[in-house]
Amino acid sequence: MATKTPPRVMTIAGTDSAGGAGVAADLRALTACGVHACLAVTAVTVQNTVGVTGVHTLPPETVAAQIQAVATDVGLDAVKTGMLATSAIIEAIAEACDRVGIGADGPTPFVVDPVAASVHGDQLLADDALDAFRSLLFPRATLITPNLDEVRLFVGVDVHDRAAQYEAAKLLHAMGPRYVLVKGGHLVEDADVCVDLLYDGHTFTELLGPRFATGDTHGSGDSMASATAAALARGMSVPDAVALGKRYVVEAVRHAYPLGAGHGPVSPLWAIDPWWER
Ligand code: PXL
Repeated sequence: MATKTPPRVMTIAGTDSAGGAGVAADLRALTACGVHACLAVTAVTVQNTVGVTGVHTLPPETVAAQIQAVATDVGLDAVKTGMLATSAIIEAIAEACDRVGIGADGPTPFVVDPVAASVHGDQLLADDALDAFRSLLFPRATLITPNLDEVRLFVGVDVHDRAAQYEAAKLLHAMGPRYVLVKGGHLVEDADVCVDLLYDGHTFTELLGPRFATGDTHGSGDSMASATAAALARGMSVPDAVALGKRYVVEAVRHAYPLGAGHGPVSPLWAIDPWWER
């Protein structure tokens, strides 16, 4: 039996009843990346592969209490956020993070994936919560990982080419995160490649991966942010952790599968050896 505790990572996120995105994706990705996964649930969504039909948020103090309970006992080597739903929940998270040293150059790296909508465009974030993200979470973040839809919401830039992707990275970095990763998955100009852009205020790094012709990408952002957080928990630098997160999500999308009538999920457990076939 093992006596050594693996790195510990918490996801602060919402549930997806169809098991594709949110907490379900995070727990699978974190497990596949070799860390112990803890969770603070923010909201329960009612959804299938066709769309989201209900969102039930938890009381902000319950979200904060989950963070506090785990941080003060289990301990956390990294934290990532997904669907946060409301500005009141974001405020409670920011306060809890300050109390236990998450983000803001404290000991625990903090990956903020600013989830705003589902693949179908169903809203997962209240309108007034954009400001809470900008003022409370971006300045505390080690890394933020917006996709291009989120970039449009947060800085009002419609990214259609590489130059605009660079411009958006600068605008987002000015909001206070140590690193910005502007994900290029939605950049249709790139026919065969998917280019994510990392910026630390000085240096731009383009991360290239293949583009797959599939609509089954549900949970890809969650999986990538979780894999990156797992790498940070292991002590990697942000550029190395992001490169590992990218390699990981490329395989997760390569192994995506159809599910239901809508968008199928990526497979965060692609790396698991299928022992049940042995
Ligand atoms: O993939 C973003 C995401 C995160 N969290 C929850 C979601 C989704 C997308 O649908 O439902 C709960």
